[in-house]
Amino acid sequence: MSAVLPPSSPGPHASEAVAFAAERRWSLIVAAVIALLVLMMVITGLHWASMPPSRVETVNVKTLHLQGEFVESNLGTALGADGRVTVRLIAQQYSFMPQCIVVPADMPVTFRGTATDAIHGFVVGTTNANTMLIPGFVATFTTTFRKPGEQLMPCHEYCGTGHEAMWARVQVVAPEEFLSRARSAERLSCVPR
Ligand SMILES: [Cu+2]
Repeated sequence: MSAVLPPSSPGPHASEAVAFAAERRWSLIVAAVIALLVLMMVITGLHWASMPPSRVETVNVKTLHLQGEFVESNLGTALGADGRVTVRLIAQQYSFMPQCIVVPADMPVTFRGTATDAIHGFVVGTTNANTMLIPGFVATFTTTFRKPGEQLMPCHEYCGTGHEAMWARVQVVAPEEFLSRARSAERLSCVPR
């Protein structure tokens, strides 16, 4: 049973036309958003050459703790003879080694990390230092920390029942302090001894 429409209100065909116009407007907006996203991908791909990483570096999980770069005594922060700062770390269920990482502010820092058992990952506080750690592969990136202070470094890949308790700390110290500490030890960390 349909109600009798007052003479001034639009008929059923008019409301259909309104709905059609709204649908068409919305589909144009969606098409524009998709076109913008594709354009952004093309521009970042061509202009900044930001592509999926092609560099693959593997490491043997079975001998990780026995030989090579990721033995326990080599983990932590190293100041190279060329002045480059490298942090080597391992992720395992459910902790990072070392648990507290020291890095200088305002100096490029290269992270090199891998995992021993499952896929892990980390992000350093609110910085853009962020990577996945996959068993058998070395993840690496270089970043510069702007502000001294302490940051939390949680595991951000679900890795098992203890995942939520898996985190380390990163202490960003002034460059002079870092350099003086680096003179007294080959591998630095802020793990209390
Ligand atoms: Cu984890």
